[in-house]
Amino acid sequence: MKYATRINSFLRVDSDLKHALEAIGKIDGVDFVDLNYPEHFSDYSVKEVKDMLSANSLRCNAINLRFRGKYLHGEFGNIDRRIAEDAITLSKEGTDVCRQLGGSQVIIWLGFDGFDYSFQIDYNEYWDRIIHAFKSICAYSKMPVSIEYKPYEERVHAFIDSFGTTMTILNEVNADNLGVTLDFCHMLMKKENPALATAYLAKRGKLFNLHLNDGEGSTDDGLMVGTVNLWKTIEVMYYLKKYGFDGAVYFDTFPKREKAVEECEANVRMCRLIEKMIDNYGLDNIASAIEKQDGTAAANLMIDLIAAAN
Ligand SMILES: [Mn+2]
Repeated sequence: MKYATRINSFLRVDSDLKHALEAIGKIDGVDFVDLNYPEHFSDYSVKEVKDMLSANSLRCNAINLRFRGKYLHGEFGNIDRRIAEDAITLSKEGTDVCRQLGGSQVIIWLGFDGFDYSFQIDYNEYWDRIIHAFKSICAYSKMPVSIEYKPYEERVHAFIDSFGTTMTILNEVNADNLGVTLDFCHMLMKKENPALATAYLAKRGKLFNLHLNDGEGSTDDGLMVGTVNLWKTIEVMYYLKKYGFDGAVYFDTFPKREKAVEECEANVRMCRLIEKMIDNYGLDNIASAIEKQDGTAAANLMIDLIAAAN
């Protein structure tokens, strides 16, 4: 499995992108980074970022669009058409930057598209603006574009809040280059089962990216991988392997009090242990246990996987 990590974890104590990439480049097991556009290109040009990546043996996995400032009242769904069009233009620029850096996709999380109050938005008009935006971006570039959904934060209710809403948008836009980025914490917040969405999308080639992290489920805690919901994490990893997911799994964790390098290394250790468990026990043996569709067989599978970790 390939792994990518979050640059902002490293920028927290030292805001120089160059130093962050140098630190990440030294971490064993992490070969990819995701860059935020335009946030991470304020001090360095695209060319300079590309040179810094190769100097540290890192590759760009994805470009994450970051909408700030004037997008407070919404991105693609903003009632001011000029702002909504600017959000589309910014996204198209993101696909250009991603291509220049050799990245595999652009990830769009619409943190401000949504509502706080009943009667605040016209859902069908809002829906049409969002469909128009994704159709326009996907037609502009052959670059894969993925939707990262999150149920709430920044808004009380995000517009694209769930696996179901995201799939309905995907079906309506109907573009080969539109897929989904799943975020483990976001799914926990929505009380979804992360393995279900992972299995469905991975089987259909629509899982473009996976953000691993962990949390208690109420907010986007960004805790280290596997530290709260270990079995749900192992089940997700099983489906990644079963369907041959070949993207880079991204650690979307937030070391607020921890040292960023050590925190990232713990994520790598946890993922490698989970991979070892699954590989040692075997995909076929896990599938055989699941086929029984039985609670006790599932519990015994978990006990067997612990034993297989050694
Ligand atoms: Mn995420």
